[in-house]
Amino acid sequence: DAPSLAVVGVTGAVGQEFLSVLSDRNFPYRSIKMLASKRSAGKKYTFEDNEYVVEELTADSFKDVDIALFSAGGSISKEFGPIATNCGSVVVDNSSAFRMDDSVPLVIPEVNPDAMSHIRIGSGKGALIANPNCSTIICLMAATPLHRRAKVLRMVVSTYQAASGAGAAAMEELELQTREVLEGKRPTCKIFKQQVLSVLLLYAFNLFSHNAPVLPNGYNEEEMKLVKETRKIWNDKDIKVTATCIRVPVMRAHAESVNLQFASPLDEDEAREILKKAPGVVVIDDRASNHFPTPLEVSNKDDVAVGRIRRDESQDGNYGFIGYLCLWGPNTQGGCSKCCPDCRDVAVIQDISFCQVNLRWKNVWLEG
Ligand code: 2RA
Repeated sequence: DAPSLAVVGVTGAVGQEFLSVLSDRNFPYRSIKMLASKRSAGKKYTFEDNEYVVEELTADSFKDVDIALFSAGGSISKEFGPIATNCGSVVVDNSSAFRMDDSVPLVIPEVNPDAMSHIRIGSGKGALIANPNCSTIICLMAATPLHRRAKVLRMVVSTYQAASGAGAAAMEELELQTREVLEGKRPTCKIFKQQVLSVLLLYAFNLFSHNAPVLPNGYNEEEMKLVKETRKIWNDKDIKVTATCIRVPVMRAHAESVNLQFASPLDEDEAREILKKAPGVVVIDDRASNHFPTPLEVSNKDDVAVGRIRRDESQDGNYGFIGYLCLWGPNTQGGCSKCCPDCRDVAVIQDISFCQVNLRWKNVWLEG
């Protein structure tokens, strides 16, 4: 029997993208529940020629639900995730609520599907699967095949994250502000309040340190997610990772820069070949015409684009390697791009962004 689904947070950008990817990939389901807050209950959606009425999310929402896709914020996941698993649902959670919980697999389907191999959909035994953060998935989609060949010792990541990562409202504000600035009007600043201390710190035509809170160690939460989640997904507490996350005025495409130091030599051509064979990765690396994947070029496509692969000349010996890898992906919220958190059995769509420097992140768990 095809599974019964529930989409928690269906009215949000990612919730909407869940639906479009379920449809794009002909994900099999026998029923689908659209769940959201009381405020959104009653909204109607037509999905695959059927009309659905959004139901209020309650403790009774998960009876007979095989797969519950959550993207309604960490507090909703914390409250209703366990309720859903107790009802026998397999919960795929897009929030950060359970990512660092040792008992919850943190999964990128193309990278570590084994982490959830013990989970059986429809078995009546509920389970939680956490979806990594976009910037983590972006980085690991292409770094992992290289890591498996030449063990990454250290990773230096810089991200340039799009409006989409902050959701639909941020995308709307970027567009609105851009228009207002061009029309000489006073720009509307509602989303990134902490960055916009004056007109000079606008989002339009500007960039700023990622809007996540800064921690006592000077890193922001977005940067530390990359560090901690990489260690969990690679099951390597010693891997050296440092990150700098920046918000840039791009609608739907995160960008990252990754410098990988390997334990053993890996030459550029071999790296390129490995990436060409990596699941969900396509190499676009045309130096002659200076053509490398761009956000606009790769949006709404379903494969990973990678480019600017080259050796790090600054490294001693043979071990330097810089990956300039691009991502494309179904535009969803924003969130690192198509890497949607994804496990071939289950659909989860996360922020999809395009990463200037990293991997494209194909985060769609939908088979099909
Ligand atoms: C962001 N990756 O871009 C984070 C959350 N989606 O803001």
